[in-house]
Amino acid sequence: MLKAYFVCGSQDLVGQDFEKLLEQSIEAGVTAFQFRDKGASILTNQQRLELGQNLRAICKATNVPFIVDDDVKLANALKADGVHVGQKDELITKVIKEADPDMMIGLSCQTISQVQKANKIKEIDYIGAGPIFPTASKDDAVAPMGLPLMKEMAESSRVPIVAIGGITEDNVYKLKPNGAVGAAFISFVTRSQDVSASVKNVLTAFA
Ligand code: TZP
Ligand code: MG
Repeated sequence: MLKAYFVCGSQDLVGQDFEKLLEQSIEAGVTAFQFRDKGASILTNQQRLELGQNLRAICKATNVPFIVDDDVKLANALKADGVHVGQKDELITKVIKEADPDMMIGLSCQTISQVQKANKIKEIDYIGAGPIFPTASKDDAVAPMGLPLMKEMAESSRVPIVAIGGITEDNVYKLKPNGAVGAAFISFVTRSQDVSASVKNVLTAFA
């Protein structure tokens, strides 16, 4: 399910209808979706909840895992399949306690020592490593880690690693040989001229 992991919030859209873009990306073969509405988003909590309900329903109908970023209350309210937490977000142990018991847990890591800590938390199901390459989609992104560190993280990790940050058709093929089980991406889809071709590129890279 981590092969082609589409991440998106209202702040990432460039004029598209969110529901239509999600349907289009799922049609193209996206294997998981993360609702990450933050940063430059101007939605109220109520608007975020209503949008989330629509997106959740699309994922339910198409059997695509629906994961909420950095908001365990929203994840619970939307009956999400998972919740994803960053190092700067709420403490992972607190999120694990608050999340509905069956929920999948994802954690972002940037260093080997963060991976080693994550190895000791049995509830964590996967790690997001990134940004691997330079990204324009995250205001507070740390410096890109590059492929060698990602490979080392993958070798150190108990759970699968999904790569995120600056993934394009030119570099997506470098991820699997460096230990990632999949790619997570925003602009590769939101700024794509051909969503179907972009997603197929990812699926081919991880086939
Ligand atoms: N976490 C690390 S990089 C990133 C996030 C959420 C943004 C990824 O966006 P893009 O457009 O795929 O580089
Ligand atoms: Mg986060």
